[in-house]
Amino acid sequence: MNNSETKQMMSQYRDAIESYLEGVFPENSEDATVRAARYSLMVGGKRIRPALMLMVADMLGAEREFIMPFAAALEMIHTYSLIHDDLPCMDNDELRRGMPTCHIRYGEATALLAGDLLLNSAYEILLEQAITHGSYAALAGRFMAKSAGGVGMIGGQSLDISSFSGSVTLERLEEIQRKKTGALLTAAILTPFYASDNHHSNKELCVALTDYASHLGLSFQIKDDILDVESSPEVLGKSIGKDAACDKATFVTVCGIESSQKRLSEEYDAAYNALNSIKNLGFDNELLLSFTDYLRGRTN
Ligand code: GRG
Repeated sequence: MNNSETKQMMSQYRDAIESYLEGVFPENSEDATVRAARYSLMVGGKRIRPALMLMVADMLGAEREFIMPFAAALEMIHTYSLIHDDLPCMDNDELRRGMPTCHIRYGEATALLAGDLLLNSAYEILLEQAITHGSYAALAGRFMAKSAGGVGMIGGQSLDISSFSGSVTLERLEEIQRKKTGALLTAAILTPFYASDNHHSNKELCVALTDYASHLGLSFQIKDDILDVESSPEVLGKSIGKDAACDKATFVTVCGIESSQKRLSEEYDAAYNALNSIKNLGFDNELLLSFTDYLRGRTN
């Protein structure tokens, strides 16, 4: 796929996701918490996690209608984490997805509740899937919950808020990033594998997908850390330079820009290798190759 075909593919996936998300919270609700949750969910975002989940599902031959609720739930969990991360008690950010953060627009208490509402509504969707589709859907939902929880995203955030650049080793930083950022990307990639009954016994596929997820997750975070020093708020849609200013541990503050760039390139190489293994197992890796190219070239 060339560059413009990749962009077109991403925008088709984004449109499909957004048309599902449109129906999650009603427009013009009388309840400010619902309005705030809808605002943050619909205000933009690249929709990387749900798009990735749908691509893996397409590669594995899973039904779109069956996977879409999982993809939406993942984006809702991601959005809740951004709302809470932006609060004054955490990163205290005023700009997200190019717009005022949830607490700037709706106030702190409502933003906190909006995050809670997104998380609870995501679990309602996952439970509904388990009730309707049975044990594989339940397994997939449990995997998503685990990825978002204490050994995944929340665990990573917890380590992150007590880490400062001078006192963090590279190993510790990788642990933080694998949990904080990598866990939800891993959920995007492995949920369709756990949810569909026709590939469960394929251990080699599970290993190759996990390997891809691990390298994609790290490369995503390293790129994020580099963009934080090299980009602008206009392009990124969020504040920049805060990591260094707050003495936060990132790949750039811990290893420096050159080592980060070198590591980024190694992680992409490893991700492409994992995609090759997936191809060797008989799966068409074209979509995921293009997706990886898209992430590699992203500017926001
Ligand atoms: C508060 C429980 C809790 C967790 C917070 C997501 C997170 C953990 C913190 C956000 C801060 C941050 C920079 C995280 C690392 C990378 C990341 C998740 C960036 C945002 O994801 P994108 O680029 O954002 O996919 P969009 O807006 O496009 O969805």
